[in-house]
Amino acid sequence: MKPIRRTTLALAAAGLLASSFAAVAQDIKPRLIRFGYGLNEQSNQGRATKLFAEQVEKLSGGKMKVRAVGAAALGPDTQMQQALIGGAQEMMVGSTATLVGITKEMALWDTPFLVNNVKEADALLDGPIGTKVINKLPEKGLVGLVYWENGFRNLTNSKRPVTKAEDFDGIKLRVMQNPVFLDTFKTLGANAVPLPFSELFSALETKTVDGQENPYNTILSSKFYEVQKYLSVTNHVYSPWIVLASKKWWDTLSKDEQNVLMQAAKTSRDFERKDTREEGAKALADLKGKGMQINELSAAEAGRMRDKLTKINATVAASVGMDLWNETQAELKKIRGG
Ligand code: TK8
Repeated sequence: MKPIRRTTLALAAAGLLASSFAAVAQDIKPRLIRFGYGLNEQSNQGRATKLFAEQVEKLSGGKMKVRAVGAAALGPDTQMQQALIGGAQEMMVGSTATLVGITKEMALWDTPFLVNNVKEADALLDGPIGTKVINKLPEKGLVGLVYWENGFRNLTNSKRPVTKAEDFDGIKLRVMQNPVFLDTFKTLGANAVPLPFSELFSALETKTVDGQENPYNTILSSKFYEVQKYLSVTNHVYSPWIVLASKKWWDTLSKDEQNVLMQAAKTSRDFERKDTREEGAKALADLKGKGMQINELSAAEAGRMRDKLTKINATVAASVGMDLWNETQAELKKIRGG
């Protein structure tokens, strides 16, 4: 009996070895993947894109190559989305907020104060609701692979510390090209101006707009501290990023090639969230060090702001449909109870 067992073990070991070299025997062709993103190479988005590219190359045995192009050099989010739909570009990562014109269900993620912390965000995005929203993309010519963390958004401006809703009065605030964000900041009393991210730094520099809102990581990596004095800790919404592929192109890939991309995307997601959170935890101190004046909102003012924004829920519910809205609330209850 014993020698046979040995043989079985040896065979099992050989099997393991073979599976780690499986890429060689898989149906994988040489592929060049143009992958666009909006932030710079030194950002959390840039670092995770680099890791994705390395994973794709490794898992495909060097056959699939990712040409990563940052800083919106392939165009702002909305332009890249159209390039993906048309098949002129293979992949991108960008904001879910700029996708709302294509897939209205994406507006769900724009709901102010939808989640209270990143644990809830992960559970919601990686669970049945996140999947349901992602599954709305293929009929529009896009394939959604995973959600990355952009993060909780905070307000900066060059005019004054915002400590209460009334301080928004007269502030020209850049918002993403998205109706919910526009509505949110109009409701708070700001003069909200939609602009693509790629135009934001120079708009702040030339004072075409006074302020903007983004996670600490982005305020740091995009050097907004050079042109913005005040940062108000508002955490008004959690923004995801989404890794997208052109469906036209995706459908030409073999199952093995699709698996390589999906696996690499999941590894990049786990890396990106960890990296973003580590950087985010230090970023506020870094921004202070760069000369930004930071203020928290009092509990009472934060509460007033929240109350003002509850009416946005109805706008989102109307956009995504009452069923999805109710399912989301039920799922959040489950996440919070569990
Ligand atoms: C980067 C954008 C950015 C977003 C924005 O392309 O536009 O403010 O938060 O991350 O997607």
